[in-house]
Amino acid sequence: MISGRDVATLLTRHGFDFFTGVPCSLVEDVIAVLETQHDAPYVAAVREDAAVGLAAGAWLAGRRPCVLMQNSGLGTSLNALASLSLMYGFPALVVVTWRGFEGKDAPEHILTGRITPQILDLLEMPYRVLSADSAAADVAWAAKEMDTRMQPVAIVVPPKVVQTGNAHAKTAAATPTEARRQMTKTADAADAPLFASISRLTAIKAARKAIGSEPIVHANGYICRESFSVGDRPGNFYMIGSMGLASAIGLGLTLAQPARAAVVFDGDGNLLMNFGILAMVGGLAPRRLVHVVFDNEVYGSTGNQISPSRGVRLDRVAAAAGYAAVRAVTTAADVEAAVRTALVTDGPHFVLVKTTAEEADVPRIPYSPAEIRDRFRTSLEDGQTQ
Ligand SMILES: Cc1ncc(C[n+]2csc(CCOP(=O)(O)OP(=O)(O)O)c2C)c(N)n1
Repeated sequence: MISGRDVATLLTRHGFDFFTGVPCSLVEDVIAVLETQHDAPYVAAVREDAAVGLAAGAWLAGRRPCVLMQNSGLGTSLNALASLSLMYGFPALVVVTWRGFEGKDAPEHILTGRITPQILDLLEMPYRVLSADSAAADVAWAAKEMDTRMQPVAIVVPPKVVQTGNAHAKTAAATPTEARRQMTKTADAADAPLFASISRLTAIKAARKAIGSEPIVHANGYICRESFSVGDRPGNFYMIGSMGLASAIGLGLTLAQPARAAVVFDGDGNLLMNFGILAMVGGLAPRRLVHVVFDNEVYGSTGNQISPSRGVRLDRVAAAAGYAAVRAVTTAADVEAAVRTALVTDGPHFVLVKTTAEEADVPRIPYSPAEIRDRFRTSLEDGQTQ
């Protein structure tokens, strides 16, 4: 295996000086090093296609860009790659992690894992599969190839090639101070900054206390897993892939059944990936939608990379987008009270819960996607989500 630091060093040595992307845990140690580089710090993008756009702009301005993404993000950025980078010819190195490699991974990665090489082939994007032994040659190849061809090229990173797991303990520990600095900078005098004091698990427990039989659509990652550990029930829809879409599923649900309250447990990274949903909710104004965002200011599920929510008051954005009732809370009692009120009053509701970046040791969701789907749908038909 090669260390994240060694990969970062190789990239820098080959002239890459602009880094952006959406994190994947397979490259968490690489991103951790890039985040601390002062001359070319990693820029956290909200979506992979936004990262592809940033890379094009950076190249136009004279940089050598590198975009890091999970292969699921290859799907998200197909159009940006096809009708921007490849059409204009914008050189970039796209580092794509290979989840679902050899069919061994969580269900949400299996199909994308199987077709990852074909997606790159269809796009006619040259790529190499990284190995620890050939890493130096792979990066050298990519740097040369993108210049010669004047187009993006990819390096695909299978599991267990780059070391993981040593990266972000420091970032998580540093979160409150850093967040405080940022929040102080952006908060106006009339509105005190929010200081996270409870973990996401404590916040989820508090929110769950207020929820009776209402269905809950969970964003992917640890939000699903921690809520599952608090209490499983058919009325929990665990969205284990499709980052960003929990809010869309919740909105679809409540538009189809306006009389029924629908709760969404979202993350800051998830919300930012699909920020436009705020405008849709604001415009459509579903009265019974309760959108709860657990904002830990990091991409917790992939190793605590800093999220752009740091310093952005998501609650104020939701209010500006037209949510009827918006609250920002930081204690367990306030989380419970806010969700309780939201369930019995007119919305759409937005509850921002600032949490620490602490992560509980919780199991994966044991159900197959079809099981999650069927029991959830049946629970809605029965009116029995408990
Ligand atoms: C399109 C896409 N890109 C990246 C990922 C990898 N990924 C899974 S969960 C996650 C972080 C989610 O962050 P957030 O919504 O803030 O929740 P947290 O884990 O911090 O609670 C990421 C980046 C993904 N699943 N899909």
